[in-house]
Amino acid sequence: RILITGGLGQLGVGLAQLLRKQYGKENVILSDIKKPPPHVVSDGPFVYADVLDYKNLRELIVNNRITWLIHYSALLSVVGEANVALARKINISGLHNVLDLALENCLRLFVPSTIGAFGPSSPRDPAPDLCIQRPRTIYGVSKVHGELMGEYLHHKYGLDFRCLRYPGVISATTNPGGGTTDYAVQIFHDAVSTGSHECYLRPDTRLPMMHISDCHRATIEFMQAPQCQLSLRTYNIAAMSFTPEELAQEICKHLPQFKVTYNPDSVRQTIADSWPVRFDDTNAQRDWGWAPTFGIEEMVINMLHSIRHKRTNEGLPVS
Ligand code: VAH
Repeated sequence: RILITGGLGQLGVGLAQLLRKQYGKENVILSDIKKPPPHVVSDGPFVYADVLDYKNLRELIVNNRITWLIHYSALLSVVGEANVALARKINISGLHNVLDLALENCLRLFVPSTIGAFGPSSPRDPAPDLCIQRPRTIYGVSKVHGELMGEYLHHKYGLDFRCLRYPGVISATTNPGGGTTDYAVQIFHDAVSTGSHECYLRPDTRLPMMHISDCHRATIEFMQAPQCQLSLRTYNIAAMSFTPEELAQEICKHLPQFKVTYNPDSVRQTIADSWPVRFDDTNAQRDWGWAPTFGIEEMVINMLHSIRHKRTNEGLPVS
């Protein structure tokens, strides 16, 4: 059985749907500390789980005979900078609870890392799997800690720890929750509704990005890879890298009237400027055959189609 923590964020619901298709509805349990919307409850089992409550989590794992844990609970970049104490609690103390329980119950544990786990002194174009990591956000610091702690427990006690560094994830029906790469989602909602978007990053800010379906497929393929194939425990995965200007130009191919203005926000621009420009994911390609399907063209077509479809279903105007 699979337990997903932080399941009501950008990634959990979609991942649960795909895992349930493969492993059965009742064998994938979604969890979070918030009340789930009705469509989530009808999709399959949902439970309350607070990663800060060790006993609650242990009970869940034992009573439901969990064998895999996907740990999505975390405060991301900008949100974490606005509440460092809570980010440290969730991203580090919460992680320690999950690591201890994974070890105690011999779980296969997935903990996501991020482009945010690199900093201004890292090689940025491209950023390789193994290099200097001195991130400047509590999010990045906590994710480097997660990588190091997970690999330590793997090498010392054999914990089946697996970690992918996600790029910014682009999704139509769920909201990103971090604040730095989120412009690349909001821009589509604005393009289809108001026809204009004010971008909080400079037009030339290049960042690694990935369509949510590639993110889910990478996670599942990686979790299913035999351990003997894994030369690393933490891998970069890449799909595309683009600037706001390039994304705007691609959207304009479909919506010629679409207008983008730029009003860089210093907090988010500083974070973005400290992150990699491109990812080197040759190890993921070689070890477990990673290959993306969505480039910027396919992603833009998919996002415009999905958001128009969603707005029409909600009876909202569509441009
Ligand atoms: C953020 N979208 O902006 C999230 C993600 C890698 C970026 O963590 O913080």
